[in-house]
Amino acid sequence: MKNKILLMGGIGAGKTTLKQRLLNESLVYLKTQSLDYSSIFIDCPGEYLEIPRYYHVLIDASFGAVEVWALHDATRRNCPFPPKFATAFRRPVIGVVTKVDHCDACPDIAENNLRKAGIVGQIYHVSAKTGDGIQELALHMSSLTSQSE
Ligand SMILES: Nc1nc2c(ncn2[C@@H]2O[C@H](COP(=O)(O)OP(=O)(O)OP(=O)(O)O)[C@@H](O)[C@H]2O)c(=O)[nH]1
Ligand SMILES: [Mg+2]
Repeated sequence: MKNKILLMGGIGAGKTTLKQRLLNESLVYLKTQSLDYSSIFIDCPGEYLEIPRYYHVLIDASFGAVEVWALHDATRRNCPFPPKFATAFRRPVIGVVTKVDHCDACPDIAENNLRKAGIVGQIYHVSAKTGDGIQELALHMSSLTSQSE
């Protein structure tokens, strides 16, 4: 499958859990240690975003993807993305605010941070735990992965 989706976000943003939810897998915590191409998603460790010397790994990986999903944990107040980071990618970048179910969630701050990161397209608000917003994102995922290559 060539129509992959790159998941990028800070450490613990919920990339792997969201992937499991969208693929109807059981939600099992597993720290991502390296780039994982084993599904329609390219999953990566949050360190690749949090440590600037790894930015190039994300940019390189995006060439194997049809779209980049920038995840921002709704419980996180500081922005893990550098300003206008989305403009470094030659693929469309959309935003996903994760963990909206959490009692400390502040989705507005997360959305604002994603806009500062240069995301102009749609921003989805989801909870992999409760399933909030997942159906809409799953529909979007299907539209991408069913495109002819
Ligand atoms: N409340 C809540 N917790 C979540 C949700 N999604 C993920 N988590 C929790 O957040 C933690 C990190 O989730 P991961 O999916 O491993 O995060 P990640 O972005 O893959 O992290 P790295 O692989 O370290 O980069 C886990 O303890 C998850 O259970 C959610 O929708 N709601
Ligand atoms: Mg992970």
